Amino acid sequence: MRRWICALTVCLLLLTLTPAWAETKRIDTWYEIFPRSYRDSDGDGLGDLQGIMEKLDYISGMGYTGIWLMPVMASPSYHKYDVMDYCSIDPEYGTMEDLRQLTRACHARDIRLILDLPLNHTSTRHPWFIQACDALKAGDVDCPYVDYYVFSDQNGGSMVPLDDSGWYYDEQFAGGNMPDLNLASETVRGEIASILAFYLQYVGVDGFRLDAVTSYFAGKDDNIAFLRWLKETCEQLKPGSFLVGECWKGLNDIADYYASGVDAFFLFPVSQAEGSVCRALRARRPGEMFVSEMDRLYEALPDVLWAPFLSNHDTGRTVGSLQARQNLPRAKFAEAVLQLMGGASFTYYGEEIGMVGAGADPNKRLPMLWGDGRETELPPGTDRVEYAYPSVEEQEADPNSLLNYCRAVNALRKAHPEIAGGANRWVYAGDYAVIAERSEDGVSCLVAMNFSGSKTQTLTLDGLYTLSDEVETGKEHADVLWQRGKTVLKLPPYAVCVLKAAE
Ligand SMILES: [Ca+2]
Ligand SMILES: [Ca+2]
Repeated sequence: MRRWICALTVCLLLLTLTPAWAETKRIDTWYEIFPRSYRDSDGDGLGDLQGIMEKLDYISGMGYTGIWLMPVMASPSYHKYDVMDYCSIDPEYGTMEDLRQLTRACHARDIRLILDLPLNHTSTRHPWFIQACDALKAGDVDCPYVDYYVFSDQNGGSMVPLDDSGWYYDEQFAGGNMPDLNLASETVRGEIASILAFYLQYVGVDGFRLDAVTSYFAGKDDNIAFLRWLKETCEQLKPGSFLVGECWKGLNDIADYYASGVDAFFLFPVSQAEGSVCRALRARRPGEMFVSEMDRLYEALPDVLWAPFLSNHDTGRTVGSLQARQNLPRAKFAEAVLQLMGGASFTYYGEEIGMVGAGADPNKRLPMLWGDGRETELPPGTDRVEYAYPSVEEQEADPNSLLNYCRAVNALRKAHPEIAGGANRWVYAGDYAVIAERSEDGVSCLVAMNFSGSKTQTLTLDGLYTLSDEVETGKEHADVLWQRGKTVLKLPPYAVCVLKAAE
């Protein structure tokens, strides 16, 4: 009897603990963290999982509802994209118990947590690879681990010689000591399914960011088929889990990859100096350019969840791409455009305080500038350290800071879910000012943005609208006036506001 009561209690707990996002469509505002450079909890100079725990209230308070952790599994490199044990946490970052605790703490704040999962390759120090190489050198081609990688006795392409054994192995990321896994092997897929189950069910994370999905196989169709298998496997293990893929390609390729059923793919064409947002902000007619860029996205990617971002750990940071070191309003406005363009947005840590970094990879992964003297060590290989804007501590205290602006934009996004998830219709598309109507489930609002950093735009809209929300970029405020059944809207430079139809 007691056993039955226990079982019933567990069932009831499971029922009550099922979070809302498992039942309903939920679009998150994601935050990407490089744990090594984020927050150090034990004073060894390296950021760690307990450090992220310390900052969950900060992350949540900023309005981010999802966290993507860059790789945390055991690895010999500082970046940890070359895994040597998929089911243990790198000791620099902590323990598996720390990750479980972090996951629970995220869920307590209604934050979803996803892990970076590099499946294209492992480290050369992974025991699978070591055993395969030892076997081949000893002439044992039947060792089961040989089939885990792509070995051949033929050189060419991306093949790398295995010492002087006469064998070669495939390595798509040349020189990184990262041999490619043989993802066609059923045994390897079995290992991967166990890893997915371990993290989704035992640790409790909410999904994965899939690294380098275009390198899985030589052909796109094979990559898409493998991604479909990954998505279906995750869905069986944990319904509602979230997968986002790194397909560093143009819009047409990204559109093809959505056929895999993976929830979203990063919108590389939106990101970086030459992407939609930065290009629009630099254009002579920025509003017009933005609308044409967005229309290109709607045409290529209708009816799928977008994953727009401005920068990540592999790209130059946004303030540099925008040449906004001395132009705080422009840095703010770019962040608003990202958060209000629709889809599941991704913000790289430090973007909310305008950190800069370009060139060598470590420069793009600098210590988060908390301002309390507890910053982490520089990543090895850093050759330029620059902070264009003040620390978190200073920006928290300044109502006009980028940090407080980002917090306000995220709050605006949250207050009007139709902005992230609704259908888009252009109400006004001028050289500078743009107004989009977003509608979802019978709720709609207008999002107005002035892409000019110097000129106030005044426009007239059919119908009566009221100002619902505004994020203040400068000293002037947006304003509405009603005249003969029309609304006259005044938008100061870089103004962003939300209008609702008058009752
Ligand atoms: Ca540490
Ligand atoms: Ca591969």
